[in-house]
Amino acid sequence: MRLDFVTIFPDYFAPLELSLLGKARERGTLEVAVHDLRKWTDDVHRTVDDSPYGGGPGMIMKPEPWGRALQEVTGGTAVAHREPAQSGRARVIVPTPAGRPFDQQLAAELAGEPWLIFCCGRYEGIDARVAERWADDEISIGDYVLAGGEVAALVMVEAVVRLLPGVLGNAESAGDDSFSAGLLEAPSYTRPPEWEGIGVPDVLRSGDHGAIAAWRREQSLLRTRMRRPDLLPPAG
Ligand code: 6GU
Repeated sequence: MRLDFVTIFPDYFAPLELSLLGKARERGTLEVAVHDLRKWTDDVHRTVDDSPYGGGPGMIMKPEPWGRALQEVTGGTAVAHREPAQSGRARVIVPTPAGRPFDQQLAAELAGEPWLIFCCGRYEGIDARVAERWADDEISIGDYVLAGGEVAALVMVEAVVRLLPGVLGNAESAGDDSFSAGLLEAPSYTRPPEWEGIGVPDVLRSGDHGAIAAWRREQSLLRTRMRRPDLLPPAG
């Protein structure tokens, strides 16, 4: 998979060198480029923002640098009104709190793409014509407001990349994760059998795999009912 990020803060993407993402890059599973939006400005001050039409607080990112950036980064493969899944072209994503919600299902869908481009806005957002012209998706990572799209893009990328073939070790698996089964995961334990006066549930040390599976299922349901009742079908 190829990933491009366009941002005025390239330093935000230092974590792409680390851990899972760094290893995936070393192995060649992942090809990453981070682009400074100011490269596509055309004035001495390298201006990327301007005040909003209609008034209001804060500044809006100007469309022209974004247009030039996306023309270059996509290699001109985008179209005026974006069509679905032309093979070989990038899927262009604008992280925004006004987007559709990111979830495990969308992560799995994005993991099937060969190429993602994240357009990371700052200030009060990007002139809406940029998304109209270029974006396949405008996506929010949750119901709160961040100062910019950079961290949101990293969140999405971490969720997507761990689903790529060969990224998680053999011992691990994405299959039992919270949400992929539609429920929260059961609690897990390792040695020692007692720590700070707290034991490990006996069933997990029983060797009875049927009983262990049943216990985990029950714990998943309990947790989900307590913490995320919205994930369960309506009672009754
Ligand atoms: Cl994608 N961007 C920003 N700035 N804030 C957010 C978000 C994205 N998702 C939730 N809050």
